[in-house]
Amino acid sequence: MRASVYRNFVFRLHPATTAKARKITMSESDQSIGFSAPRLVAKKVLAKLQHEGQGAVVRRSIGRSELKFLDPFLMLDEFSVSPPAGFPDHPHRGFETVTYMLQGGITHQDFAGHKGTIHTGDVQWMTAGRGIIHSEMPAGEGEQKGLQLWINLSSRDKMIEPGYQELLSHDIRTAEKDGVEVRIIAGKSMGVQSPVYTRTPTMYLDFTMKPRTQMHQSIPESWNGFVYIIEGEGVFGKQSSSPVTAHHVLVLGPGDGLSVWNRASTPLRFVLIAGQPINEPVVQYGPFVMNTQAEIDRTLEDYHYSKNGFEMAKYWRSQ
Ligand code: FJE
Ligand code: FE
Repeated sequence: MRASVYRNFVFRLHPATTAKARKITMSESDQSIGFSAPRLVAKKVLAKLQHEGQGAVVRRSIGRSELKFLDPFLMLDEFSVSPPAGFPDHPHRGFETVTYMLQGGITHQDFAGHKGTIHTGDVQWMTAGRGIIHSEMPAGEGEQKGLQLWINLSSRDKMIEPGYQELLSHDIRTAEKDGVEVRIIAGKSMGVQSPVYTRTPTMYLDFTMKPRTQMHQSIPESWNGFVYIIEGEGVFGKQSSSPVTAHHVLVLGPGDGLSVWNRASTPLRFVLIAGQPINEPVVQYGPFVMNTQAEIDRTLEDYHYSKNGFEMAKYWRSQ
């Protein structure tokens, strides 16, 4: 990959080439890649099926033992729930959950009276902050599928008021170029910016690549990033890599962008997620994520005695 990137630049810097080479230059410069140090795949892990919640099935990628944490990301689950399974009343503190529906719907209700259903293509960006108790249950018959990402908050944001950003599918901006479509959930791609406010600076892009296409996406150099493959198979990082199939997570090494090739005869769909590392200690106890054990102890007390953000827990139960 490095070699062909350099070849592009060399062509652009030296227009005095043969007619044949110039022709190649023209077509290559159309796909201006926009970065100079391609990130390679540093680690590849298969997200195997496991049971979570009540009767739900998830493929956990970030958050499994081989890949416990990728600062600022705590967890990524590809989930599948069919009634009566789901994620009944449970708390969160100290981070954000981002739920992106791939098929069907999830109804959420929280202890502050917030209630709603998100459907295929919709996103719920929930800031748990100092405390949320909610349920997340399937909204229809059959399999309801999606991705849930947990993003850590910095110590200064862990105890903020909880809040929601909801993005309906038709409000999610998309861009398309040369057979590659991107839905921009957070951050910017192909010149299009998402309206989502990310307290922890985050990029969240959903790419679908037609067979025999390639794409190049820039990623801030200081951020950690990964890919999770939803469907199909693709070549990531450099052209000579072996293709990787669905349900794998790929941690990206250092660099300022990612190149991907779909050489298969079926579409490739994956999410590219990257974020600015927080670089603080993380102490996690299930759905509570703080900086120290003392803060976790206080959180368990707050939850138990319904205080410091968990006041509404006293009487509330989901319907
Ligand atoms: C949780 C176990 C859990 N992945 N994907 C323990 F299952 C959960 C939890 C979820 C979850 C919910 C949805 Cl809608 C999708 C998920 C885990 O709710 F929070 C803890 N602590
Ligand atoms: Fe939850």
